[in-house]
Amino acid sequence: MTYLIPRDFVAQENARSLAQLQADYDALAGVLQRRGRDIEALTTQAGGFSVALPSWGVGTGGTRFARFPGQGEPRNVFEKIDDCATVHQLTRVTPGVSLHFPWDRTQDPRALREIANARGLHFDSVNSNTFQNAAGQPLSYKYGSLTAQDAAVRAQAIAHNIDCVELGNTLGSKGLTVWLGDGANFPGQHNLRGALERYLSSMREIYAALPSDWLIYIEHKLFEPAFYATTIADWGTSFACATELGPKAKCLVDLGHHAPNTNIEMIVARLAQFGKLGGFHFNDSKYGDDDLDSGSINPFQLFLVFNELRDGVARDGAAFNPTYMLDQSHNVTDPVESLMSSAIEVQRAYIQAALVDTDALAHHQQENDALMAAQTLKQAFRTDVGPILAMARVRAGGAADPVACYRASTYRDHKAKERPPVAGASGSGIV
Ligand code: LRH
Ligand code: MN
Ligand code: MN
Repeated sequence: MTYLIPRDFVAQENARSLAQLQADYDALAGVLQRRGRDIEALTTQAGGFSVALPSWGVGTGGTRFARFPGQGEPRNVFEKIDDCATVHQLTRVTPGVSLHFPWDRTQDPRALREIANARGLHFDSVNSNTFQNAAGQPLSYKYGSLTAQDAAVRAQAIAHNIDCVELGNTLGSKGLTVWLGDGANFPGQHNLRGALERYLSSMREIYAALPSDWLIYIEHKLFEPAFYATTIADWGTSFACATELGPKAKCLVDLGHHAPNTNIEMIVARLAQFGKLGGFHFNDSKYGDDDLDSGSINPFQLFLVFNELRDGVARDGAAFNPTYMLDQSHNVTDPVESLMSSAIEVQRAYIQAALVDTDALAHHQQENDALMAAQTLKQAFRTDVGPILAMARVRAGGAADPVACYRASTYRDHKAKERPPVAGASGSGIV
């Protein structure tokens, strides 16, 4: 029998802190009212937010150097779904799951879809993987995949991406995210233009296989594993390729895929302005592609990204709807706890950005009052919207304090018994 946290248990846990939450909520309602804002509208807005989970995030990711497996790790995609369902049960903001193939390959995608749906989940974009060799694959990606010099290697990588689209279609996904590690480790290794030409020609074939209501997301990353020249290294290349490919191609911004101190919110603004902002992989970083929990290092940056997203909605309405996903790896925390915390941090930035006094901001910008413009953003960022998020969760049947509730449920201990370790099972397998 698979243990899932009983609903009653969540309600009982919530009952302990409900009076305190209501008091905090009422106090915040007063603060917001003085600013002309209605807390109920914000709570409804918070309840409408969602961010998809990366299937690979529920296993212990580790680093290139080592993995230290945790207790009760999921051993297959069905067990990953249970953990994702638990994250969603307690936070109420993660109904989507983003699968990664071949890591999540299953013989029975229909059964997987049914089980996920029964747990209240659906499948968000699927991810292809040509940055590793899959077990038993005939040709190696050592020298690249979609950009490989060898046409047969490119054909194999294209076929894998088209397979992912077909599998995703059976699962109910509507998008394919393509990140590849292709590039050069030495000057001279590649003809830089030639590599991008080969990329575009491969992507055109994948694009042609997309169902009419699908999007293809191009995910750029500055470096690693190609340390000299990554083929899709930056948003400019991503934008140019998405434009070349056509309207179903969009750019995906993984927050960790930029040089330190890059102004990511400006990248977001540029892509939004030109209609190519497809979505996000949220995470945080200090140095490189660290895959740390969202908002754990630079929550102000996350807020500023959401401030641009707020502006995008104000300008373009419902037509502006980039997709949100987490993409992180957990070395020292329980993955379920980290994913819950990150999802809430992203939701927090969304609601903080909704609090920006846009009239005041526009006025200060018009008057060239830089100090007051910055203060206007800071006022929204500094507001503790925690009670709004907690109230939205409780009203939707989630936990007032998801981490406390999860720990009290001893979910992980149950999983440790249910899932004795098996050789080779893990989250991402990136080690
Ligand atoms: C690459 C990346 C990409 C992969 C995931 C596992 O660094 O961000 O999104 O699919 O990590
Ligand atoms: Mn990513
Ligand atoms: Mn990454």
